[in-house]
Amino acid sequence: MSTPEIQSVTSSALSSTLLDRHPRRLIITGGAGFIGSNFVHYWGQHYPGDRVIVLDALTYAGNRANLAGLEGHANLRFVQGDICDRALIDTLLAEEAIDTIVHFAAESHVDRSILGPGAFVQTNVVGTFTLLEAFRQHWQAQGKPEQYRFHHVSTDEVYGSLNPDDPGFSEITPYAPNSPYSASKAGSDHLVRAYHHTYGMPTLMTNCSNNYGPYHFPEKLIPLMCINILLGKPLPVYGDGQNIRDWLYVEDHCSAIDTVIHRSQPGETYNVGGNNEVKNLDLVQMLCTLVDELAPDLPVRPSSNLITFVKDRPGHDRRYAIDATKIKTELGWTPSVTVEEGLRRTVQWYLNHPDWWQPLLSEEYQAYYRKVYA
Ligand code: NAD
Ligand code: TDX
Repeated sequence: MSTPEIQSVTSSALSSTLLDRHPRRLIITGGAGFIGSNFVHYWGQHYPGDRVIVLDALTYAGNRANLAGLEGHANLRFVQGDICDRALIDTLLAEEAIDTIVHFAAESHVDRSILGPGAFVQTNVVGTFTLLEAFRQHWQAQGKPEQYRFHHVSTDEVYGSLNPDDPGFSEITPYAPNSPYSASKAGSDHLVRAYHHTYGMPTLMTNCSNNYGPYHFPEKLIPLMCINILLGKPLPVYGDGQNIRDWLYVEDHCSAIDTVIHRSQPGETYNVGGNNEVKNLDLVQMLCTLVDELAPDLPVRPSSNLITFVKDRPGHDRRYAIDATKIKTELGWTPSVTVEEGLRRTVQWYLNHPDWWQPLLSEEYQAYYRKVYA
């Protein structure tokens, strides 16, 4: 392990928790999606000797182009498959002698969960249950090895909406999910918790705030606004634009998961945030300013002329923010990328990669867009 944050942890804390064992043999579910693919890149750079199986159903949000440059690597195997497919999971766990699952696969977009919640219950609840149950039997059959881990990636949305004066969500904030998406993630979180409590299974969980960065599907706020600015299309801000999100650069999220896998005791849960609370309208304004600077030849100048207020999202949570004290004090992790720096990197990435995002603006995407922004 080489990151400065990790080196700053005291040696006594490390001696009891160090699980820096490599090579590991991992399944990364949802590894062709936004955060999952960033994590596959991250893990390959940090632990090139590890065996990585990417398991992804390639829904509309999954994209093999997100793994560009990695496929063909001897230690990486891509499997197109569903996390609800128990026989497939059993086969992979056994034939690849898996010791670690990092579980990203999910239906992840709140607006889609409002249009059609069924897929969210199926993948997020039933899919997580299927993985947990398969991993439990695999772990038990191997004699419950101490180094096995099931890391569940979850969200701050399970805590509901934060009042203006409240400190951020902590690990003891009561669950109060408001959307079908967040309710399905809450259900999966409870299953993970129960598997540790009941069976002693070595689970880990992180609940993080809004991620952003490369390979982010353009249904989410930041990539959607970047691309619409580049195309000269309206920038649809929901409601009054005063909702607040706490932005976490995706690479910081990957390093947080890495830290938890290597430092945490089994059964623990950590909240991960970016210390970057911004109102939506201010964020869109920041993106406009950046694109005006980095792409000065666009026809609409200033880009902020494209900002359009549209009807609010039903049940729209007003504010999310994370209190990341626990992961900082217990494991020594803090975010390293400010929102100004992260947005600059992100805008530059979208400017440099029209070949990545143009094919995503498909018929399916246009039909979805018409429904949400009708
Ligand atoms: P994403 O939608 O970009 O990617 C999800 C991936 O899962 C896709 O590649 C998709 O093909 C795959 N998938 C979906 N259903 C599947 C199934 N049944 N079987 C196998 N694969 C399936 O999502 P993301 O933004 O990368 O989010 C990853 C995880 O992080 C999710 O669990 C999400 O709840 C959580 N999370 C995301 C954010 C965020 O800001 N994006 C914040 C907090 C937590
Ligand atoms: O067009 C838009 N206009 C707009 O004003 C879109 C797409 C969003 N918004 C607002 C809604 C939210 O207040 O921007 C904010 C961010 O929206 P999203 O990008 O859809 O993210 P959010 O709903 O906050 O959820 C995200 O963070 C938590 C991820 O999608 C989830 O997977 C994660 O769990």
